[in-house]
Amino acid sequence: MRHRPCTAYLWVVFGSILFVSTRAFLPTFTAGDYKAAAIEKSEAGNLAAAIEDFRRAIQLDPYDAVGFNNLGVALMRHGVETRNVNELKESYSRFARSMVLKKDKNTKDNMKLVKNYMKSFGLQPGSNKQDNEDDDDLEEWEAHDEKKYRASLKKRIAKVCTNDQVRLTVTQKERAEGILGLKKFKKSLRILNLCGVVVFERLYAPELIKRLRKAQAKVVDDFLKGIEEDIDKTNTTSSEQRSPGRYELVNPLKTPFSDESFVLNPLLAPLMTRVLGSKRLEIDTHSSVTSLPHTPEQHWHRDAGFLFEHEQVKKQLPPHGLVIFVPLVKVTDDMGPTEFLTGSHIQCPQSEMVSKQLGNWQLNECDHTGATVATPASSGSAVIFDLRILHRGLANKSSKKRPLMYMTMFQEWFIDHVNFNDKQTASFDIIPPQLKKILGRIDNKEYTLLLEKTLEDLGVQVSALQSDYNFRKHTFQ
Ligand SMILES: O=C(O)CCC(=O)C(=O)O
Repeated sequence: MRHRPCTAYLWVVFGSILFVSTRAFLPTFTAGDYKAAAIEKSEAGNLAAAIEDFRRAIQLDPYDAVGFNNLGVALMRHGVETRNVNELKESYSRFARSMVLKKDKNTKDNMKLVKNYMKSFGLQPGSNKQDNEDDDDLEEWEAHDEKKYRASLKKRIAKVCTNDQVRLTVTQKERAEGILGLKKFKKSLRILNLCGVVVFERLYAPELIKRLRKAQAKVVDDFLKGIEEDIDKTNTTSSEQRSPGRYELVNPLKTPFSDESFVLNPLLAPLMTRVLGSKRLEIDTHSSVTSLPHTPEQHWHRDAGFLFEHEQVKKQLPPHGLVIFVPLVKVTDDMGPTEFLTGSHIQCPQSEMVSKQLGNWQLNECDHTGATVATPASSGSAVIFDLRILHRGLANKSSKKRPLMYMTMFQEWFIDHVNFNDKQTASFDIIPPQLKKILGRIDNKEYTLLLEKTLEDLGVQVSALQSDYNFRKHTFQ
C-alpha cells in the first residue's frame, strides 16, 4: 500500500506548480542577475545605475560579502567623481559590513583607500572605536606570551561578561528587515567569542512564538499524559529527563517547528556561520526543554566538551556547535532561567586550572573564567551559547511551566554521542566490549536496515516512506 500523501505535501506540489507557472510570466531577478547587470553598467561607465543594481543585489542577499564590497567600490568611485561625501561615508560602511561577513585583504585595502579619500575631503571616518576594533578577541591567541594573554583574557571576561552586557535587544526595524545593525552584529560576535553566551532579546516575531508555544504545549501535554500511564516512557528516542522535573522532548519535523523563520532565521544565520567558521552547518537537535513548576536546579554540565587536549592544539578552536534556547514564555528569575559560567568555553593549559566554588558545587575550571550569568528573558528571545560552555538550568520555584525551544547548530562533521543516544541492534549486546566503540556506528545503520526489513515482512512498502531525493549525493551544500 502506498503511503497516502499528507496535505502538507500536496501544498508543496500545488505551490511549486503555481510557482513554475507564475515564473513563466514574471521574470524573477536574483541577486546574481543584479550583480551581473551592475557590473555591465559599471563597465559602460554608468556608475549611478550600477549602484542601484548593487543595492538590489545586497537586498536580495544581505550576507554576500562580495556584494557589499562591490557596492562599496561603486560608491567610492562615484563619490570621488562627484565629490559626494555621503557616498564615501556609505562606501566605508559597506566595506565594513563586507568585512564582518568575511575578512578579505582586498576589502581591507578598499577601506584604507576610502579612508584616505575621506580624509582628503576633510572627513574623519570610523570615529567609533568599536567599529574599527578587530571583532575576534581570540585572534590574539597566536601572537602572544601565554601568561600575558591569560591575564588579559581574565580581565576582559571580568569586564565584559556581566548580566547586562551579554544582552542585546533586537529592534522592530531589525526584525522587519531581517538584518542586525552592524555594530550590534559585531558586538554579538565579541560577546559570544569571549563570554560563550549572548542573549538577543525579542529576536523572533511574536506571531511565530505564539504558534510554537501552542504546538510545544501539545508535545509536553501528550508526553506527561504518556508517562502518567507508563513511567517507562520517560526516556525514549524522542524524550529524555534532563534532571528531576526537567524534560527534553523532540519536536516533530513540521510547521511551525520547521518554519524557515525559525530554523534559518536571517538575524541569526550570519552569526552562526561566522562563529562556527563554516557555512556547512546542520541542525542536530530540535527539541524543547521544559522544567515543571517547583523543580530543583540542574547539575552543572557541558553539552559537549572540548575535542582535543589544550596541550595538543594550544589554541582556541571554533566551536563544534552552538545551541539556541528560545523561551516560549517570559522567563523570570524565579522560573529558573539557564545559568552560565562565562569564559568556560575557552580552553587553558592544565596548569591554569583552579578550584571554583559555584553554589554548592566545587569545580575544577580555568582561572580566566568569569562570573556566572543567569539569562531570564522575554518570550521569543534567543539565548545562544557555545556547546562547550558550562551551564545548568536553575530551579523553577514558580507555579508555572518554563518551556524553552532547544536547537543545536552543528558543524556537519560533528556527531553528538552524548545527548539522545543512537539506537543499537539487540545483537550489539553480544559484541565484545573492546569492539563496541569501533562497530557502534555501523551497528546503528544495521538497526535501520533491520527496521526496514521488519516492516517489509509485515507488508509495508518501505520505499513509499522514503524521499526520492538523494540529498547528500546531489549536493555538497
Ligand atoms: O533547563 C535549562 O535551563 C537548561 C537545560 C540544559 O542545559 C540541558 O538539559 O542540557
